[in-house]
Amino acid sequence: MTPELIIIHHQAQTHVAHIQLNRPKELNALSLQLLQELRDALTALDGDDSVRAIVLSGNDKAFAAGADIKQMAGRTAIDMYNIDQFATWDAIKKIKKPVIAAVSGFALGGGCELAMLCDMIVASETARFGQPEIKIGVMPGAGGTQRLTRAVGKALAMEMVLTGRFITAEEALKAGLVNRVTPLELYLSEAFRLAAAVAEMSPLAVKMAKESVLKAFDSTLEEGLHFERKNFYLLFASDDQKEGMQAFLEKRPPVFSGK
Ligand code: DAK
Repeated sequence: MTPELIIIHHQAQTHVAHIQLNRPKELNALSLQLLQELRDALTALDGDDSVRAIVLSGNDKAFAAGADIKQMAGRTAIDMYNIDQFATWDAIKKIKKPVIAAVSGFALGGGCELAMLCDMIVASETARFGQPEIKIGVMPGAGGTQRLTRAVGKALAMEMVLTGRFITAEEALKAGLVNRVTPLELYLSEAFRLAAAVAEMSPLAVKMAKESVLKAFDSTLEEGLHFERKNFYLLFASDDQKEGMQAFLEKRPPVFSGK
């Protein structure tokens, strides 16, 4: 089925795909349909060998202003349980290829959580990050209390989650939430540049490296080091390891096949 609320572009030359959230009138509020389309697109791109990195953006005014409050307002706890939106978020979390969020304008609530599910964030100087769920009588439900705290530390996370204050792109940069901040007209091209730089590496090594970095969030140091070591050994079974090291010895750029 052709998606209605997202736009998908492929840049064949750089092996970078781009998914744009496209509900501009609602500031890209994350309706169930949008989230399902996003999950399906990411899953399809994850299985497409011609794609090595993915850029996820909204538009200049909003990355996403959160879950769709109009859709959620009348729901009961049992509705929420039956809809099981977490399954969609979990599927997005499992994407193996690197995903880079290009954030401009509002990244709020589920929008901030979605950006934090990505592996890197490039922000325009107009970006505003926030977890304002507290202002509508709830709290973050898709990782906001956990990923935000790990990224920016307890003091700022508490303040954002308990008061709903938005932080600027510059504050987000200082706090370690985003990788870089650019002028408005450059955030997308910068995200593509970063994605293309990752896409030049061995896709297999990139996937295993991503998996290993993420392991740091839910393991002890010993477990994480063990996991890292296994992936490191495993890469010596790849053509890309042979090619990468041979190319270095021959003083030429490597040509990675992902095998
Ligand atoms: N949902 C639905 N519509 C939204 C929206 C949202 N989150 N945010 C904005 N809109 C709509 C507005 O209603 C308005 O539509 P009309 O009224 O014109 O029809 C349109 O977008 C433009 O918004 P504004 O007129 O308000 O624009 P302003 O520039 O004046 O203000 C704003 C922009 C972003 C400051 C404001 O719209 C705002 O405060 N929006 C709500 C932000 C917010 O509270 N976000 C958190 C939502 S709760 C879960 C996973 C995740 C979540 C829940 C469950 N599971 C896995 C179960 C996440 C929850 C949330 O994100």
